[in-house]
Amino acid sequence: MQRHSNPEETAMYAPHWLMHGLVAVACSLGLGTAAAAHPMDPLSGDEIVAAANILLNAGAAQRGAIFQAVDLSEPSKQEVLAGRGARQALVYWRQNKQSFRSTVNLSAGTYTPPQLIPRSEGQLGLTISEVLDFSFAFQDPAFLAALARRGISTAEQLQKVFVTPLTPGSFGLPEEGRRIVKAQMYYTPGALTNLFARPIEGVQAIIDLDERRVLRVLDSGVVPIPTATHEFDEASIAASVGLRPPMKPVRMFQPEGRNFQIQGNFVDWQKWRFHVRFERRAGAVVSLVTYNGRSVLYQGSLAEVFVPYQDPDANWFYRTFMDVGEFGFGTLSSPLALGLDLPENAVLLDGLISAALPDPTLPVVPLPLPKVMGVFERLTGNPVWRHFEQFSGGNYEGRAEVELVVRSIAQVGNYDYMIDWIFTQNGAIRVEVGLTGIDAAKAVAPGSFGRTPFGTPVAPQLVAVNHSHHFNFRLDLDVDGPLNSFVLGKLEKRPASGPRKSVWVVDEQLIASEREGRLDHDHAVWKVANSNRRNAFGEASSYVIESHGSVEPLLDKADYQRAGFIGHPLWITAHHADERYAAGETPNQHPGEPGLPQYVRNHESLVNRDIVAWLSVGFHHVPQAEDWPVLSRERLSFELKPSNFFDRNPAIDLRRAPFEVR
Ligand SMILES: [Cu+2]
Repeated sequence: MQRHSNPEETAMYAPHWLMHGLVAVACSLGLGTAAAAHPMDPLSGDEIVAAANILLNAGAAQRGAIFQAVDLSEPSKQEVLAGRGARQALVYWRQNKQSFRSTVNLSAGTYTPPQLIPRSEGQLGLTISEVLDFSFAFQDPAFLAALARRGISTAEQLQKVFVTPLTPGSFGLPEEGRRIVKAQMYYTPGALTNLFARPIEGVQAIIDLDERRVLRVLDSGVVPIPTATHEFDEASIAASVGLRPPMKPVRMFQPEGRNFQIQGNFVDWQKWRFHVRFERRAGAVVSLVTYNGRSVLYQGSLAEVFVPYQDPDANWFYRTFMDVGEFGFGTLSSPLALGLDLPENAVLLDGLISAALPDPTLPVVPLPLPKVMGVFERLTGNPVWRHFEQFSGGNYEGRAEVELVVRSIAQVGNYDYMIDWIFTQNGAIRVEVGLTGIDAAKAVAPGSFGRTPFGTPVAPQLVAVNHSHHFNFRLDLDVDGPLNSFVLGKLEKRPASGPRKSVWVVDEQLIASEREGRLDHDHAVWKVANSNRRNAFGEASSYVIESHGSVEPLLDKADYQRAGFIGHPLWITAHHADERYAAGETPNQHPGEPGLPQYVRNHESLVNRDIVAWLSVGFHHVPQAEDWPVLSRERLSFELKPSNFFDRNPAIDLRRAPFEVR
């Protein structure tokens, strides 16, 4: 992995793909050729290009095909654990308005027969080219007429129209037979930090992505374009609101160096060891996570994000986004700002993904993503554990808490989503989602604040629309090995005899099959247990999954059918290597019920099997004035905690040093 540790390298914050001409070719010429050291390592630039060329040279894909994705296809778990396995790529491409997939064996130069993805199985996610260039729309008379009705007609004004390609969801509408987006436009003169402050409300352009043309322009009536820009850079705020008094420095640094090592894609810290790679679709993927040599998590990754907005308006009803499957968290990741996004002691790591960018020299572009992951230790300022004993004369024993964080941040349109994989000294893994960025706001007529049941006024003429965020994580826990079971511990009130009338007890039941493996959070302990390994007290070695926030859909099933995973906060499935996404491979415009509801359809046994847990955390976002012009980070999290995996508190062996009582 390419590393950066030079804090002077504050370089660029331009989108990676705008810079690709500078770096992508260099990569294909050999920077990515170092032999992959481990079967879990991401594809190199050469491997990405080779996968496309194998298909093209054999005629399996046609010249000019758009390679939407060339991603690592992992060897089987048995092979990975044995440290071997062929290098393979899972390739998706589009040609003649049809989508195909094939798995290419890079070692052998062979491939599986191209498989057509029928319309009934959805569309591939959007490519960078598809979301970047809408110049053709500005040739369309209906599009120009709708803008002209809103006073945007000169070349200079038209240049300031920002077109955002919104995926259309699935509502059985005629246009959904094609590969489309529904474009929402914003007017952006003078805008740099906030392109979403001036919606051109009431206009929607339905765009055919294959034909690169506007199919239809819907105009539900002119709403005057809001006039204020709502920039939030420091100078703008100093001028508008004023800045608070300066602070003295607060810093996080390690004068004697770091306590973790990175070798290849492996990170070692305290008793943890894991592999981390960056993927086009999921962003950071952690694999082969062990504690003191014992297996905990074979792999953890973001498996889908569903964000349905809650306004039935003609221009808003369809906004039910799948940010992972429709766009890609890796593709939309942004470079991390050392000292602001993460502390200055972080190590920044690069990613490399395939990108369907036009390039006359390459069938698909290996796109370097500089500084998209950060690894750092942080002092939380909290004790891991402590006890003060006033009855023994004030004896005190406590330990300061240090955590290791793997961070990445994706900018998905107006939102910025931070995903942290956090490793603790007490054997737990905590995942935190941070949500910041800009609320999606709807323009309303001036003179009123536009109160509706569907949102909250946040600025003159702007109503931020209610919506939900559902994040699903795929957690292939292998607690002391792949063979695990799932134990549901229900906390139940029991009558008691004597003066006490009742107590609660834990009623444990084994979840026998995928049929019962759809779980709702109902005073329950969720536990992945290895009954073949027991601790000193005879308890099965386990990890519990502790969710800190799951929400119900609050929608009719018809409105979230393709995101069926949100129907239950936790699903347990039998492990299958090709089941990696909660809403399946191609949720974009999917008319059915892909992903988890399909995976569990055959009711496989879950007892003493290799099982996978799929956990959703989320919240219903009721916007408020404080969200504007930029939202302070909202938090969601869950934790994987050892439960009888050890014989005692694993953090009991922490030294007090280098911390002192002052
Ligand atoms: Cu939100």
